This record gives sequence, structure tokens and C-alpha cells, in this order.
Amino acid sequence: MIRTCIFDLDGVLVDTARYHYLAWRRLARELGFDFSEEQNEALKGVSRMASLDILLSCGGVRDKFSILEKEEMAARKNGWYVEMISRMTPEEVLPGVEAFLTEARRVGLKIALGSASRNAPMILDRTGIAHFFDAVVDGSMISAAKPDPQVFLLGAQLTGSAPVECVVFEDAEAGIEAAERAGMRSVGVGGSPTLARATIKIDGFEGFDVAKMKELL
Ligand code: B16
Ligand code: MG
Repeated sequence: MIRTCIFDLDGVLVDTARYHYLAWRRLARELGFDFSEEQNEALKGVSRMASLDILLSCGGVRDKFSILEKEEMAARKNGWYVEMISRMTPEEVLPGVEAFLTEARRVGLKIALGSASRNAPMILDRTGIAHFFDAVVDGSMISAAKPDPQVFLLGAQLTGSAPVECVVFEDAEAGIEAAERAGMRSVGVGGSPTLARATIKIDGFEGFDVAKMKELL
């Protein structure tokens, strides 16, 4: 039986990947190299500092900086990112998401967020979906990033469900692996071929509902 739905944020409920990309690209340009959208794919679902290491590797400068310099760069990128997400509106919630969350609540399912982003609470607020959540687990509450299962196990614990009673919605391979390691079923969201290990896959929430979820899982 499913009692809790745990949602990743970026790529599942909203598309903040575009803003992450613009901010990382600006940093890369300040450092003297370019950063493509294809290269940005590798950053999805990955923590802020791990993303910075990938970006610096792309520019061939990964070993050039001290920890302090890297922290300053990550803070600079985050400043630009926060500037962009502070202007987000409810129109940026992905299609079908609000209908699914509304129905899930109506039928008594618990709803949790399991995101790597330290900015998750602000994004939920700006897009007007914070009220749907019984528990919010963000990047500031965990010590190990996905594919470690910590973020989802905490979501289960905070909603009073056992892992086997949870289903995780994820758009990143590391998130699907984290769900698997947590002993949870998963729904891979979006067209990425790297989500092959998800229990089921959907293109998005349009046309998807709780009955379909229960039938397919
Ligand atoms: P922040 P998710 C992830 O969010 C993003 O996909 C990833 O690109 C980002 O680096 C990470 O959050 C950390 O975000 O810098 O805001 O703390 O997909 O786990 O919701
Ligand atoms: Mg994601």
C-alpha cells in the first residue's frame, strides 16, 4: 500500500534547471570558458559543490582552486540563481502537477519533498505549492547527496511511513538509485533514457492520476 509520495523538485515539479544553467554559465564565462546545455545535463540532481567540480572539470581548471575559492564561486553562482528564482511565479509549476497534488491530498496520501536544493523552500513559496507538503526535506538537512538514500528516508520518517509505503518521483538517475537504495518504488519523470531503472516512467503529470499510479506500481 502507498501512503507517502515523495517528490524531487527540479525537473519534477518545476523546471529550475534553466536558471541553474544560466547561473553556472555566467560563472564559467567569468572564469574564461564556455559551458554548454549538453554539459549542464550532468549537473541535474547533483549537489551544489559537486556541480561546481563538474563545471570546473569542463573548463579544465578543476585543480586550480582552493576550497575557499571554490566556496566563494559557489556562493557567487547561488547569488545569481537566487535572484532568478525569487522572481518565479505559480505559472512555472509544470503541467498537471497541481492537479495531481490536489488529488493525492484529497485521497489521504502524505506528500513530502526530497530535494538536493538548499533553495527548495523558497521555490515552493514563490510558486505557491508549499501548502501541499506534509514534510519538506532539502539540501540543508542532509549530509550525503543522492544516490545516497538519506533524503528520501528522512521524508518517509517525517511523514510516518515505512520505505515500502513510499513512492519517489524523480527526473535524475541518481535520484532513482537513491529510491532503490531506500527500498522505495519510483516513478521516473521526463524522457531521459537514463531512468530505465525506475519502477515506472511517465512523460509528465498531465493525464496521470492516483488511480493510474496505484495500478502501474
Ligand atoms: P542548490 P533537485 C537539485 O535539485 C538540482 O537538480 C541540481 O541541479 C542542483 O545543483 C541541486 O539541486 C542543488 O541546488 O544549489 O539550490 O542547493 O533536482 O534535487 O530538486
Ligand atoms: Mg531533479
